[in-house]
This record gives sequence, structure tokens and C-alpha cells, in this order.
Amino acid sequence: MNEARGHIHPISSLVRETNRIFFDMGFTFAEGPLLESEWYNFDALNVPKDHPARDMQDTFFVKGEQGYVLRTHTSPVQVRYMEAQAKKGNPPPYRVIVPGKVFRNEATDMTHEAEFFQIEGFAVGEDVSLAHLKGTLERFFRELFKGAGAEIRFRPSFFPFTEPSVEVDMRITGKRVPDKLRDKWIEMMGAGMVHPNVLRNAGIDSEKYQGFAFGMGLDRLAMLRWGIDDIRLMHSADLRFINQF
Ligand code: 2NM
Repeated sequence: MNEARGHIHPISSLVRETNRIFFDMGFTFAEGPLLESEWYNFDALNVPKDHPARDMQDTFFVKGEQGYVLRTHTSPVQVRYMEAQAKKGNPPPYRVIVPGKVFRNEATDMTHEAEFFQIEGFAVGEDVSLAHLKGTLERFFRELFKGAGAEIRFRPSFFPFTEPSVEVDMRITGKRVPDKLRDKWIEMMGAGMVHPNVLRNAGIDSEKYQGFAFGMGLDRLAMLRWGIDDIRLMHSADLRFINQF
């Protein structure tokens, strides 16, 4: 019999793989609301009131629902997670990853979409360091691009919710590497040490605990990995696209 077979969306494949790799490093998985309060999306994350990210041009504000936005990143879920644990009397260590859809009020083209997929993660404990961040991310990329030699490097950067902050570049070498990725340093994610204000806002003692956090877009990673050249295909629901995976 000729059965019709379904296909896994490339973003779903990446979420599944990412979940497995981080699960093996002791991370758990959390989710949260797409409609988020400005407190969790911005204030709790140390984003100043006059920060350009809060502009109408960058963020979808919800009409008639004062103080609510479509979340612009999945970091608010991390704040909610820490707060919930602290309230229950469960102190760090915490290790969590948060995959999910996020929204930015942007004009769309081949490389920009108003909705896209992100994975963020964080680890908080008494002695979690930037070195742990680097080792964790290195292992993640090596597992994700198994068989290829994945290297990473940090460049200094800035985010309101981390200090210090870094951009993470990756380079892979090998025969079975997509052309778009081979032998080139490519910016893959942002990361850093969680700002003490963020820990305090989540009810965590920032004198005793510290941690790292990172965030990356999955759409661009999928595009690089499978040689997809238009991001809009990713959310098109066009079966001619999905059937290739
Ligand atoms: C990024 C870059 C750097 C981040 C920070 C946090 C939290 F909630 F723990 F503070 N979660 N994710 C983070 C840090 C995200 O995305 C580019």
C-alpha cells in the first residue's frame, strides 16, 4: 500500500536535537506564554525604559491590553522559571533550556521574518563561570555537527541582561559540511554572564549565585545547515518545502 508520509519541519528537527544534547548535559526544558507582560519581557531583564528594543518599530504591543507584548525573546521564561523555583524553596543550581517562537516588528525579506524560533538556555549556581559557558557551547556545536570539527570563539558584545556579554562564532571544517558553513567563522549566538539585576528581579541571591545564559535563532541555523536561502519558506506551510526534509 502506498502510504502518505509526513515530514519533520527542519525547525522541529533542530529543537529535538538541541533538547537531546542539552538534556545529556543535565538541562531541563521549560516553556512559557507567547503573550508576555512588559515586566517579564523587558524590565525584569534589565532592559531600560528608553531602550530602542522597546520601540513600536521593534516590538508588537497588544492593543487594549496595556503593558503586554508578543514576546521578543524567550528570556522571560527563564525569569519565570527562577522565580517559581525560588518561591517553592528550591535554590540553584538550575540548568534550563527554552525553545519557542518569538516576534519582532520588522519588515520581512529573505533573511528577516516577524516571527521566528529561538532557543535560549541558562545555568545558575554558586560557581558557574564563563569557562563553563564556553565548554557547554563547544560541546553543543560538536554534537550538532557530528563528524565535522566545530570550533567556537567569543567576541566582546553588549546585552542589557548579561555582563560581560559575548557574540559566539562557530567554524566547521570537514568534507561533509554544507558549503555555506565550511571553514568560515559564522556568528551563531549571543551569550554572557546573567546580570545580577536579572537574578535579583527573579528572587535569586546575586551575592551567592551567578550564571551564564545564551540565545540563538534557529531559523538561520536551519538555513545554514540545509542550504535554505529564504527564511520565509520556513513559516510558509508550503508542503513542497516541508516534503524535502
Ligand atoms: C541572548 C544573549 C545573551 C539570555 C539571558 C537570559 C536570562 F534570562 F537568564 F537572563 N536568558 N537568555 C541571553 C543572554 C540571551 O540572546 C541573544
